[in-house]
Amino acid sequence: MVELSSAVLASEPSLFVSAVQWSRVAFTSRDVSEEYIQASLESLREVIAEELPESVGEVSRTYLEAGLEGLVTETSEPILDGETPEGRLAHEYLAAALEGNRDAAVAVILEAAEKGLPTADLLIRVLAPAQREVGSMWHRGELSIPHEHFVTATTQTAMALLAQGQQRKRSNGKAVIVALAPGNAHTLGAQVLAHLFELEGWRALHLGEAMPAADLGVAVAAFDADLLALSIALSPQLRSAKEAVRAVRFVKPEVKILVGGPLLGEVPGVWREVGADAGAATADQALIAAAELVGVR
Ligand code: B12
Repeated sequence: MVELSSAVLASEPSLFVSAVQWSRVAFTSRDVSEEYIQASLESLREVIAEELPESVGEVSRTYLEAGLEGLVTETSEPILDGETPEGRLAHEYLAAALEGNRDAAVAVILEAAEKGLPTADLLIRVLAPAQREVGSMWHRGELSIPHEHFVTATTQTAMALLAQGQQRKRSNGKAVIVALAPGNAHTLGAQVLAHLFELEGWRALHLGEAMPAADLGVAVAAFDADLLALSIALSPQLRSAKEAVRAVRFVKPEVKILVGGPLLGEVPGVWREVGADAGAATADQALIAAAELVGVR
């Protein structure tokens, strides 16, 4: 239901369709028939018809129909490319981490760094895809929650060690706050982004998770930020992102706001709905959009 209302709020039926498709993969991978999803969508349609005023109900029903159609579409997510050196490193890293061997996994990353693979490539082309692969395996029921948590904790360690040795460009005099939309628990994407901003010569402050919207306003003023980079992972976080943007603009109207994260990959234009100045899905796009917003090269 929350995914339906988030999709309606963003005027994006595709958001609801992808939520339905996600549920289908999660259910069927665990031997639960997709008929349960179909039945729950149909009963939701009936409840909406009975309980909501016609004008609102009609919109929701259109989204539900799209969801029911999406239920039969196949989706697949090939993530790691064993043909590239980075893809092979990601495989090697994951194999060690999934065996519970943190030191061996971290060594894969640090040895590659010593051999000259740039930090940015290790972050974007090795660790981030390894994380996505773990997510996909968990989604398909191929590994447990403790496995996923352990890999994530190992990745955080590897990232922290990489950050210590990083060669940064000369300061560009700009400060960016990298934060999560309230309710978003996916800190790693923001952590990667903060590293990359630092490498490019920004002063980057990563605030971590669970920062209330009003306090983001306090943060941009207290740290004299030129830019807020706000990460949104899932559609239900659109509401809180919108609140955060409003709170930040209230305190410091001139600060530029860039929103991004996995959700922007699905619905690139959703930053307008949130009230930001720009949006970007990937780290590469983030750095370009950020530089344009604050006028640095
Ligand atoms: C680790 C993880 C978690 C951890 C996070 C721990 C932590 N400290 O970060 C925990 C366990 C908390 C978690 C929880 C949940 N998760 Co989770 N999680 C993941 C996983 C496996 C990896 C995320 C990650 O580290 N990615 C690596 C980083 C580097 O990539 P990234 O986040 O995409 O960030 C990059 C870009 O997006 C971009 N970017 C990021 N932020 C920003 C911001 C700006 C401004 C810009 C411009 C760019 C940008 O730059 C980054 C660097 O390249 C993903 C799988 C995946 N596909 O990503 C699932 C995943 C995102 N989670 C998922 C789900 C369903 C959940 C839960 C709902 C599960 C549950 N039932 O509880 C909860 C929701 C929590 C919440 N309220 O947010 C789904 C989302 C499906 C969907 N689209 O609806 C995924 C895709 C897994 C899957 N395949 O099903 N999760």
